[in-house]
Amino acid sequence: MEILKEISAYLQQGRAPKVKALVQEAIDAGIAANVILEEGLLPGMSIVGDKFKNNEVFVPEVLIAARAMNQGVAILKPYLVEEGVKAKGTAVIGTVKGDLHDIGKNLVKMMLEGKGLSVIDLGVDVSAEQFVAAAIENNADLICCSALLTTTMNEMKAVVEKATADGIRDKVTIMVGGAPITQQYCDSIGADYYAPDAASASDIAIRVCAE
Ligand code: B1M
Repeated sequence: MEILKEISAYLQQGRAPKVKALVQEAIDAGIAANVILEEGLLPGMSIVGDKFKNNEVFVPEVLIAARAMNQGVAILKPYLVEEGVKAKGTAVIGTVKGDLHDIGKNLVKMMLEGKGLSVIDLGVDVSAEQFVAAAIENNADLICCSALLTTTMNEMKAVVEKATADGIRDKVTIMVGGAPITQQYCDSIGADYYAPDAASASDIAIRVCAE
């Protein structure tokens, strides 16, 4: 669809007002929110990522593209969070220590809230100590860790270890995700679940809270 290509193109240019207007236009035209996300916004961000890798664009351009992405997602939020089964439970979420990427984490948060969970967002650059302290303080059912960098993902192992050391490992479910994370990595650090995307993360969360 032409409009989805336009959304992708304007996102790559970091033109947030245009992205917002087109996302709204696409919604008004009856295109499903998940299609706008998956075939418009995400491919745009992925192209920016490839260019970033190849040194064709640099941090400032990536940042303005990320801002456009976040603003587009904000318009989609009420449409992405489906009505229906609502879980009761509390999740603590954050991007691990040393890592400032928050777009994926914000998507996961949005989907969890959409399923009725109460979500405590610790933001970015969150240490294992902070994850576990917040889980204890809020009597959380889930700790959700996001990582986008291979250099920082090992903080997830520290979260599992800290939860064990502080005696809450059997009370809290630890879910991990983010581009470099795999099921194998999840198993190797002793976390409970790996989710490849925000929708699967919310499906897992709802299952955990129903148990
Ligand atoms: Co950075 N960056 N970045 N970056 N950046 C990547 C991740 C990179 C792959 C780019 C590349 O080289 N191709 C690369 C990492 C390489 C690696 O480690 N293997 C990289 C690098 C190297 C860096 C810097 C080191 C660059 C530098 O300064 N030299 C630096 C690090 C800063 C830091 O964090 N300390 C850096 C900085 C930045 C910006 C600040 C400019 C910006 C972030 C802005 C922001 O987030 N507010 C940025 C961006 C935007 C990217 C790319 C282009 C896009 C990431 C993104 O938002 N994707 C990225 C390249 C790429 O991914 N193609 C790149 C869209 C988002 C929806 O996807 O986060 O994967 P994602 O989330 C998905 C799933 O992974 C999953 O759900 C989402 C989809 O539904 N998911 C979970 C995520 N968390 C989950 C948690 C769950 C479950 C599922 O359960 C708890």
